[in-house]
This record gives sequence, C-alpha cells and structure tokens, in this order.
Amino acid sequence: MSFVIATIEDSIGTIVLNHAQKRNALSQALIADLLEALESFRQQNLRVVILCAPEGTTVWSAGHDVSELPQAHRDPLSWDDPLRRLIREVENYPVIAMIEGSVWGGACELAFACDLVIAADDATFAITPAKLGVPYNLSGLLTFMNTISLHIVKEMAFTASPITAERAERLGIVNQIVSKQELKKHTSEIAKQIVRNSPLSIAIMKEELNLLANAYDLSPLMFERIQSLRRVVYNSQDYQEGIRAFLEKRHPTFTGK
Ligand code: YXS
Repeated sequence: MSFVIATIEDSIGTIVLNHAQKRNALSQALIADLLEALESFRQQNLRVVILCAPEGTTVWSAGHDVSELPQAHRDPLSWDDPLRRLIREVENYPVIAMIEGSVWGGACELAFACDLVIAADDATFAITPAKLGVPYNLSGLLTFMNTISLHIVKEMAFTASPITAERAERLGIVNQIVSKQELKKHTSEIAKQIVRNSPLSIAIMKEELNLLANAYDLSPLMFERIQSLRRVVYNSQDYQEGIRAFLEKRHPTFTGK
C-alpha cells in the first residue's frame, strides 16, 4: 500500500498524503513513497507539484513519526534521516503546499520548505520540538527563519503552540488563505499560471533564491560547538521522556536533565 496518491494533470503533479490512520505522520515509508512520486514527476519534467492531504482532512500531517525517532544517543535529525532528505528534495521543484487542517512539527518545516503555501481558513501550524525535547537541526531552523520573522520563530518554537491560518497569512508565512471549498480550485489556478510561464526562468530563480536563502557563513568551530550542544540534548533524560510520554499518551515532565 502506498502512503501517497500521485496523479498528473496538465503538467501539474499532485501528491496526496494518504495515511489517515497515523494522521499522515512522516514515517520512513510515507517519505519513501513521497520521494518516489517526486522522482517520477522529475523524470516526466513536470513543471509544478501540489502537495496536499485528502479533501476535508482535519490533520494535514502530524509531523515526524515519533515512534521512529531514535530513543537516545543518536542525532534524531541528521543529514541522511528521511525528513532531512525530503526537505532537500522538495527544494528542487516548484512545489505548492495546499494545506487544510493542522500541521505539526517536521510537517510544518515540509510545508514551509515548499515555494508557496495556500491554506484553508481552518489550517493551523505548530513547531513542536520543545514539546518532545528534540534539538531541532540547523538547516531545519533555517527553513523556519526563511519563512518567519525571528520573534515569531521563537514564539512558535518555545511555546510549541499552533498559530491560525489567519495569523500565518498576516505574518506572510502563508501566501493566501481561502475557504476549504475554494482551496483546490484556487491552488490549481495558481499552478496553471506557473505552468504557463517559462520553466527555465522559474527553475533558475528558484535555485538562486534557495542559494541566497541558505547563504550563511558558519565556521567549522561554530558548527562543532552547536553539534556538541545538540548532542547534550538528544542524550538527555528529557529527550527520552518527551518521546516516552508521547508514546504513552501522557504529558511529559521535563527536569532539564
Ligand atoms: O494510538 P494509535 O495507534 O491509533 O495512533 C494514534 C497516534 O499515536 C498516531 N500519531 C502519530 N504517530 C507517530 N507520530 C506522530 N507524529 C503521530 N501523530 C499521531 O496516529 C493515531 C491517531 O492519533 P490521535 O488519536 O492522536 O488523532 P487525533 O485526531 O485525536 O489527533 C490528531 C493530532 C495530530 C492532534 C494528534 O495525533 C497529535 O497531537 N499528534 C502529534 C503532533 C506532534 O506533536 N507532532 C510532532 C512530531 S515530532 C516532529 O515532527 C519533529 C521531530 S519536531 O517535534 O522536532 O518538530
């Protein structure tokens, strides 16, 4: 069974996240299917991709599959982890995130890594590492910083509380919000407009904008210091408590150890 449904119409690829039972959690299996669909679209030279969940969903994606987070003593968000590979892959295509329902954690990063975010008025967005004791990684935080002003990134990351689509639009995080009924038609019209324009021009501007958005100099010394601080966190009792509490369906008790 595939955890995504991939279709093509008018040079537009659509990928529907399709694991409702687990609230479209970004598991290794779902990400593998998503990457396969993106690769197939790339081979067919599709000009734009729409990433969405089934119409009427209340949860777009519940984020990283918590049951697949390493229990301890291993970086949960290292270069080759599925979520990291997916984010890098999404940055290679013009992708529109079509959002309805709630978006959590790593799925927020996935949505914000897309080129446009078109949301239904019921959408919400939550950045959740602090809720689980996860030391988010540098490139992941940069995805958020490239989408959201620093104060709002900190508010969302430190509180782990969802923000509404209306506020996200006001903050420029979301391009446009429309009614659930209008969402699919409106997003498709934007995709068709992109298809009518020059694919070469769009591809090079996307690459240039990605390069500029990621153009930060970080010395090896600074990088190694950050990695050692992150190691303290994913080796902590709090990190294990965060995951255990989620799996046991209870609130975590963090001690700072
Ligand atoms: O109990 P069963 O077996 O039916 O499974 C339940 C949930 O355990 C499962 N599920 C998940 N499994 C793994 N990873 C997840 N992220 C996840 N979310 C849900 O799906 C089944 C149905 O869930 P349930 O009963 O809670 O559904 P609901 O409709 O009542 O509530 C939907 C949500 C999304 C509000 C609720 O499932 C929820 O709060 N999920 C966790 C959202 C979250 O905190 N995600 C962050 C994941 S960690 C992550 O993305 C990064 C590592 S980080 O945190 O660093 O950003």
